[in-house]
Amino acid sequence: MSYIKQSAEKAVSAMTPTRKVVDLQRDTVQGVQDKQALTTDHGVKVSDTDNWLKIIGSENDSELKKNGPSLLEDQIGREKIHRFDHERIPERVVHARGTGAHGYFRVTNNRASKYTSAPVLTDSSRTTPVFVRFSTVQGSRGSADTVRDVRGFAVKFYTEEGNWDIVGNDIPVFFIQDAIKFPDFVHAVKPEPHNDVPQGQSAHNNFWDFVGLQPESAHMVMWVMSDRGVPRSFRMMQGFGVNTFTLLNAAGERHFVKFHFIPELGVHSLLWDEALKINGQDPDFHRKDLSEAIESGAFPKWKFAIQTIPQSREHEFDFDILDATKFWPQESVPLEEIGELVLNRVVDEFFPETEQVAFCTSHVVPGIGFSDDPLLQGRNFSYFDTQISRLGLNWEELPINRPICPVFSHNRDGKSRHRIVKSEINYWPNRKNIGHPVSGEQGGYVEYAESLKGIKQRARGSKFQEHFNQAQLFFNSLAPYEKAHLVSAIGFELSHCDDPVVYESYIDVLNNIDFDLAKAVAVKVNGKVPTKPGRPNDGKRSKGLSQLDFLPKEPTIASRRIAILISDGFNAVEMQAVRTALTSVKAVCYLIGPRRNHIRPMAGQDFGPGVFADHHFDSQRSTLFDAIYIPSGEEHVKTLAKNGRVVHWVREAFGHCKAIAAVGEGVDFLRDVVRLPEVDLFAPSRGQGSDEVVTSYGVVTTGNYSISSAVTDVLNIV
Ligand code: HDE
Repeated sequence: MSYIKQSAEKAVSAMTPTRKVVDLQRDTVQGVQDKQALTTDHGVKVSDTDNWLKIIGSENDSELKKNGPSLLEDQIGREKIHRFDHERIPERVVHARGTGAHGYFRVTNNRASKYTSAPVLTDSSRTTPVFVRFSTVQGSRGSADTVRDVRGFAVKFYTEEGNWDIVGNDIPVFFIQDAIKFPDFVHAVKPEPHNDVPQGQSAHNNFWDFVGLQPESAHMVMWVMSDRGVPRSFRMMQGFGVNTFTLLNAAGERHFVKFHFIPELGVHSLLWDEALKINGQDPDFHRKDLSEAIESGAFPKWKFAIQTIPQSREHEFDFDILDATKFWPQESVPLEEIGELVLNRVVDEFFPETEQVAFCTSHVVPGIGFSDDPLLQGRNFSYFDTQISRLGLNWEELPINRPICPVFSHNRDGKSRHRIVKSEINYWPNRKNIGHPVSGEQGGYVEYAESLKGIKQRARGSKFQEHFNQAQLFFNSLAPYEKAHLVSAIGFELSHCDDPVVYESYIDVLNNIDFDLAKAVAVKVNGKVPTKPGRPNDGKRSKGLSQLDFLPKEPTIASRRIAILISDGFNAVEMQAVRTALTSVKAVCYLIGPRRNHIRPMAGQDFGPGVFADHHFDSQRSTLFDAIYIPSGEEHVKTLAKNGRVVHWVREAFGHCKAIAAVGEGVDFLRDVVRLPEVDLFAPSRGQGSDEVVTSYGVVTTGNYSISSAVTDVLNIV
């Protein structure tokens, strides 16, 4: 793997740190020396950190105890234990498991200036530092990465006008419409109260009971049960602000807005079978994937786009544009690309950065505002509040959270206050005009002046009552293989519900979306098979819902993991040529052999210092790679064929429709192993999306099409 490390060093040194990274360096212990001395937290050098202060007798005096009591007076021992006792802080009540990285945001054109006065979205001369945290929702901090769940996509923009947070998800809609339902929803999806089961899963009675009785969640359930619920990588997910925000331009005109991040690598998923296995094989799969990519210079990148609706058109749609269970179909509200987001730096230390980063939907900057979306209104209260219990009142002073622009207020005191303000004034108004409010013209935040009329009541608007149109639109827009995955996923989840009331009621919900879907699930889980549709399917479809709409323009294997299976007697010259071709298109190759050591090339190939395997066959699994390459070499192929682990590796990869490249004897081995002699292994039609291939591992995704054809291209080049 040394070549990855080399390119990582190059990539990291080529980066100019953003202003936020420079700001963090104020608090970073710089240049820890290899032989740095140990001190207490009050700075005194420590002479012994291995033995608590005790009474120990002398060996020569039999009257004295050989190992006496430990003394409370040991201030060094006490400090060590005190610090340790309080290391944990409350984990996030949702989204506890996550990982983050630094990067920047840049405006790529000035289209947004007609909608907003916010320079972060309009000034193309700026590079705005960002910190992004990706997360799962249900599981606790130690849960696995590849569970079926929504992924959080939270972005903190450190703008010169203050911090702006988009606290989004990888799915454009949400389970509920009104914030007051959030505690119920979260209680229902989290481990059940009587036994604290299950972890990192929604496959249990309480979740399905709740969503069955709360049909507004039907749309979001469809997304989570689709392949979107098991992303291949955080780098291959879309990000959505979900809630409707507003933009205010210099002329004081207001537009409603939705925020979108679109990944450069396309939107790709794991298969459910892979995801389940990776949960055990490498629970840190996603967080490692992110840091490996950044460290190797394959910086994850997203286009940033907005959808806008002028204030005057708010009521022109057949859904309420303030309802977070609905997206805005691109056919009626096109996307406008205005910028790009790039992640280019891993954190130096997880806790002070990724764990202590704290987002608030209420943190907006002038030119960006809220809407009356009832979910957003509740969120605007909740996030600040939760940070107080998680991090303390002064959480915004923590290095990762503090803005890069000046901060001055009359807010004072509270636990763990860091900032020292040298002034006798801490109130407004004051005789010295210190901490004075600033007008809108001078950059102060001014709310949009809106005229409102209504009756105070506990209710929702009339268009909030419709729950199935977009769930159906989403289902109709999926490719056949995506629909098949969705049926399997719901089938899996409902099979884990042992209360028939729960799965029967959900079959009714599904029947309001699509008759065939409801029947297919009912048959799988042994529920009552509906005899007529709950409501008709209008057959409408929309763009941007199927993952196939997000294949990169050119097939790419950049940053994909390729396993090269070798054993003694393999063709090292050929392997080297293929590996060079693969790495030149930025794939990441790993040599997997019978031992993590020298592997002997075929006779006559002099290979300098030799070829060393990065891993041995038992230490990795096919699920952790995107593709396989089997070089030629008679002796090596015979060894592979005798190794059950390798045979399983290849069959499993084939079953998951991974791209498999083989040369010479490698091809014969491949044909034998997959027992499909007639299959044209490199036919480009395989996995193109039109054909549904069923293997022993389930219905195959076409998500890897781009890799399949790119590997074929590489072999052609070689
Ligand atoms: Fe959150 N959510 N949420 N949420 N949420 C939290 O804040 C909440 C919602 C989202 O990486 C909490 O700092 C309410 C929608 C992300 O640190 C908490 C409601 C969306 C993260 C909270 C919602 C999200 C959170 C827990 C309904 C997608 C992780 C810890 C009204 C747009 C941020 C914390 C990170 C975290 C409350 C609904 C996304 C308790 C009350 C909709 C990505 O404040």
